[in-house]
Amino acid sequence: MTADLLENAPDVRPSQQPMAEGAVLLRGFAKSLEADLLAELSDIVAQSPFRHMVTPGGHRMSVAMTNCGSLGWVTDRSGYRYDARDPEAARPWPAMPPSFRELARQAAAQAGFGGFSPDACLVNRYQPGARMSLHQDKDEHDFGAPIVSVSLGLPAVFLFGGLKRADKPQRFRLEHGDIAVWGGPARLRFHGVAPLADGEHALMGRQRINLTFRKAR
Ligand code: MD3
Ligand code: FE
Repeated sequence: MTADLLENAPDVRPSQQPMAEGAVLLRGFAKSLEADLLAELSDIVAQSPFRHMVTPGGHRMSVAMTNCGSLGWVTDRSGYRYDARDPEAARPWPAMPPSFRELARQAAAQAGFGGFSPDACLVNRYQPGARMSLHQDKDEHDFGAPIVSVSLGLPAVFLFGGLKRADKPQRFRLEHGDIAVWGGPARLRFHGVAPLADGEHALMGRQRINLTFRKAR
């Protein structure tokens, strides 16, 4: 291969990039685990399938969700909460696979948050057009713990706002294998995801899946 071609090749090495105080993007950090993550995901979804939940205001979410771990995030007409049971399956959420927990712990430590021990993993599935409007994550008890997110499949535009809803969001492209960690002063910032552009991902097809690890209790 010529020197020219090498210079133009995409950089596929993991790298670390600060997004803001308390927020770190670990590019490619989950890539080497993709096969394991997908196999575990298919077991989780077989037990607790993706579903479109309804907000307290009565809107059906465009993102389909499921959970693993001792607690799962749910919404219905009565509100948002963490629940030990899958209300559709009427049994506990699937256990969090040790490989999920370990990946989240290592990513948090890499970002400067040692000792992260998530009890909840919300799994979000975006198909083309699905979006998540600006919101804060504040249903957890301890805002001292960070949130770790793993992106798989089609790329998305992540909207990273401020501490007020009206603060203009910055935009970050999140790609397959990227992990983002949000803690400290970034923990309560408004954030969302722009409507997913259609495309075809070699491993995941026409979708994006995001794992968000939280310490809910
Ligand atoms: C920034 N999910 O599930 S993950 C969510 O890509 C959620 O599915 C998005 O927002 C997704 O609640 C974004 C990244 C994320 C998660 C929590 C945060 C970013 C955050 C909490 C504070 C600040
Ligand atoms: Fe969120």
